[in-house]
Amino acid sequence: MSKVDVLLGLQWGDEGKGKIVDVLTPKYDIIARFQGGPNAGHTLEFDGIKHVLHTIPSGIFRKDTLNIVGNGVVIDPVIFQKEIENLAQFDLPIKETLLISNKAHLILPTHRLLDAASEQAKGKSKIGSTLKGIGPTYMDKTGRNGIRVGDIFTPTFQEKYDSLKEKHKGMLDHYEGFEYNVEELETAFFEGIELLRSLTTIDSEHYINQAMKEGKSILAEGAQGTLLDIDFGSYPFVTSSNTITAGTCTGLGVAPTKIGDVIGIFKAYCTRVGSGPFPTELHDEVGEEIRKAGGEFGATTGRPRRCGWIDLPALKYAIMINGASELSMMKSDVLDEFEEIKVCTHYLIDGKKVDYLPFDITDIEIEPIYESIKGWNTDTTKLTSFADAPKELKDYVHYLEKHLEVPIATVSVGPDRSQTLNNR
Ligand code: 2SA
Ligand code: MG
Repeated sequence: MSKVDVLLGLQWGDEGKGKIVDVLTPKYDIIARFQGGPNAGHTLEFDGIKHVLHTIPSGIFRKDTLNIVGNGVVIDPVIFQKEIENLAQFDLPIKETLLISNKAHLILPTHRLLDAASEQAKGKSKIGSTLKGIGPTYMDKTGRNGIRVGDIFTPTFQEKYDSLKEKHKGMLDHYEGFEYNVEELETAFFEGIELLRSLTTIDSEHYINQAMKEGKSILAEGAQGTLLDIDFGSYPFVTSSNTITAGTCTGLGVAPTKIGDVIGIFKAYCTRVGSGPFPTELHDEVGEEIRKAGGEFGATTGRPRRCGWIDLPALKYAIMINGASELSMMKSDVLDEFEEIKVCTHYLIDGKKVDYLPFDITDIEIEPIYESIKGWNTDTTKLTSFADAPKELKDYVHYLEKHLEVPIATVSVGPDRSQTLNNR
């Protein structure tokens, strides 16, 4: 009997999960997404090709790997179709290697419109949503109005769709000055539904539990990050799903006793896209330098990401909530040209030094307290072994391991599969 290993982000997303899943895929029979939807942008680079996935698990490029879109995921048939079309050039056996849960919820065109209307109405206090309809779709799921993948095979699908659409139109009409045209979005939606019908849909909870019985190795691939979790993130500036280890249980139908290793991914610094608190954000040229060196722009929306130093209190919190058993430090090469690196060890709030984020994070002044670390100031992108890494990089890794109390098993020094150093 095997267990499900989990790989997820410990910060605000974009930690480089796609790359590490891709690197780890040869070790696994199955890769499964358990939450989120096309708000995600998982970037993979190999053989000089760069590819961004949104809904499809990052194991899709390996022909011997099965990829499951779990029940906890929300699917936009329009974006899904585009993703499939973009994969056509790779000649992959999608019908055999991509399995979709019947219980995954569908993002309707009106969900996207509701997302846009809600953000527009919020004005300055907007969440900074990717506007992919994620929030409204999860609202309909918990509100028990949602439409699931399995519904598209039933005779009542059209009826369900029409009735939910009408309900949404009523809601949209309450947003003053919000103009929309649902009908012009529907052709692409129903084309996407047709495509979904032609793919392999399954009751994935049975499939995964059976696979565990057969000893198959399974990796659950998280999307977004822990600090965007609906319960434990910087609410309300969060996404609408559980991005944490526990989300694997509900998003795939895996019992808590069946969770194996939990691999937490973090950047050697920190980024956030969208609104909300970010204690270590840099508004100066250093932040700008990180953004440039790291190519920090949203993989889905192209938005510039906010950049800052690594935040240990936030990381420790994420490690605690997820039960992370090993870590991967990503994009350390982005800091190659820095003479000095800063690490936030505590926050100063109301004159008090604390090492956790309080409840009321949105309205208070949080001043990060930093320790300064000597940078390695060397090109690390050609390294092939961690043993050959500059002393200062090793020191940085050891410093973080000491504070985080979890081993950093891999250090990534570039976007390519080959630029991944093993520290064990
Ligand atoms: P949503 O779209 O309603 O779930 O947005 C709610 C918040 O969650 C953030 N969020 C993300 N943060 C980082 N990366 C994400 N994926 C894309 C990427 C984002 C992009 O890989 O770069 O391209 O802009 C992602 N998805 C959601 C979002 O910014 C809101 O703060
Ligand atoms: Mg991303």
